[in-house]
Amino acid sequence: MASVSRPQTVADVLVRRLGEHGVQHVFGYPGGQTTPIYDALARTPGIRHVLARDEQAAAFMADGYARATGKPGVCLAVCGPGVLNAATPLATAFTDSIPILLLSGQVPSKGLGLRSGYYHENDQLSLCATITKWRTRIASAPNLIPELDRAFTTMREGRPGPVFVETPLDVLRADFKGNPTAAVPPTPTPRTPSTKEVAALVKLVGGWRQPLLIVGGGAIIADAAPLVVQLAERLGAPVFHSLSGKSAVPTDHPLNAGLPWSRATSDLTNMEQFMSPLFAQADGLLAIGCRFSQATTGSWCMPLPAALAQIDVDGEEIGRHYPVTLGIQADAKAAVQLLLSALPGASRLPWTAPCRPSISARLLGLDLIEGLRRGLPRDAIIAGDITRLTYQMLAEFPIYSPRTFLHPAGYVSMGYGLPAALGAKAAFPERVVATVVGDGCFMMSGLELATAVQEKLPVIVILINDGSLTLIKAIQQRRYESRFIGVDLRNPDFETYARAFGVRHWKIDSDSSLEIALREAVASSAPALIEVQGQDEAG
Ligand SMILES: Cc1ncc(C[n+]2csc(CCOP(=O)(O)OP(=O)(O)O)c2C)c(N)n1
Repeated sequence: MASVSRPQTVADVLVRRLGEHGVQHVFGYPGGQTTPIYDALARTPGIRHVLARDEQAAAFMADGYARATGKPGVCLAVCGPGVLNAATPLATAFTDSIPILLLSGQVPSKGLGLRSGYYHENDQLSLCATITKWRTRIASAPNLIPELDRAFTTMREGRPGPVFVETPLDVLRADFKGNPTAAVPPTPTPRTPSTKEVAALVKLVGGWRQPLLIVGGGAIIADAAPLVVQLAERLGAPVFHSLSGKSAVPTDHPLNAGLPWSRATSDLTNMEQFMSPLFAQADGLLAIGCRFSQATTGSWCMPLPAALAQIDVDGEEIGRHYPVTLGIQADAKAAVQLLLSALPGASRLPWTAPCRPSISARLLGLDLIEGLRRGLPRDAIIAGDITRLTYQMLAEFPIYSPRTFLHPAGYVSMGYGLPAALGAKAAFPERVVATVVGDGCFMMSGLELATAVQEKLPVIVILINDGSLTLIKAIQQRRYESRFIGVDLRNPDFETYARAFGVRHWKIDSDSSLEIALREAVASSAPALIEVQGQDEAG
């Protein structure tokens, strides 16, 4: 490949700066206005480009990469249709506080705006205003490094989230003028609680005789999960988790109390009866990086003990849904660390057993949870799409370490699973990465099997083929007297489909065959499609 023997362009410096920020992977789909960036990538060693089959998948890959690694995920999309294809992943990352950077080109500066006649004309900065934490146009070469650096800082500081940077084609192609050797800014310093705040927290939480914890995705994002486990042990407190907090505390830890509820209704109403009895017995609840979403609280019918302390890096989340006795706006890791060092050193005996209800969830007549857990290694990374099995897994599936269960809990975006798994696999080629998808989900992003094959990213897809959008069908059954409409799927033959991509296929019809298929798929180190087939049960 030819080396750079000409003045550096803005695109060259942009790509080099990505490398200086530690970027090793970009997930993308090219277009005319991003060709300078692609050309720079072609000439820059050390950054791998993963070609998706559309920009939605590329951005979900960046999301899966970010959730699995804790590092920012970077994706590329052409201006206009490409960026709009990536809108759902941006919104998903915004809701779940995931640091992803979407880079786009833009039509030449003289054609900016609508009705300019340039192909891909757009006002994508406005379009992305409510689904990104921050967005900018690099309008000229000297702005490049400061703006790109700001993007990396903004993505990670405080509550993380997605950012969007566009650069017009003429600027990307221009010779770079400016200081190309500026030092990379340091990783943002986490917000630490004040001594006064820590003292108040210790007094409150230390005074509870029957404490509970609830941990959310914020604790995982802040890498606070191991400290949360220590805190639970110190206080003798059972720990609940939100949907996003699933991997914070190992499922087999004696203090893991699971989700706040034992069962969910299809529309998350009337869930009072399913809430854990511990909330009524406890005298205090400490929430760590948990925003008390609709799904976690059963549409906010979760009862609270007399006192609530809430640690959240975003002050807007504190007291948003439940009044707090004490709110601390701080990074979860910093706050829990300080709390631990100020609490008495001896661990208290648990005041109660977590009493997790045992749900023997079966789907299509099979115990898939058991087969999955037996067939996958402990450190496997699993991306859960929007399907019944994922929700069963959120409640029941044993997970042993943070960042091993990836799920778009807040935005509930179908089509997430396979691309997110590919992003995680790019980051961790040595680990087993799998995704759980319904047939509805898989029909949204199943073309990414092509990416798995071409990019040599051997992920395992576990596909529940029940011929139905069952989660929605269940609402029609519950609320609309079973007047089913728009929920039955006539699917392709998935074996033929898999073969068309060169992917091996298994069909599962018994508990033991899932474990066997998984073991074979893991051993093959090639992309795999494991299809579980049967009739839906909601109708
Ligand atoms: C992009 C998107 N479109 C629609 C929905 C609404 N929705 C939520 S679950 C669901 C059905 C999922 O079907 P499938 O993947 O087959 O899983 P199942 O419900 O059968 O378990 C739908 C349509 C959504 N969450 N995301």
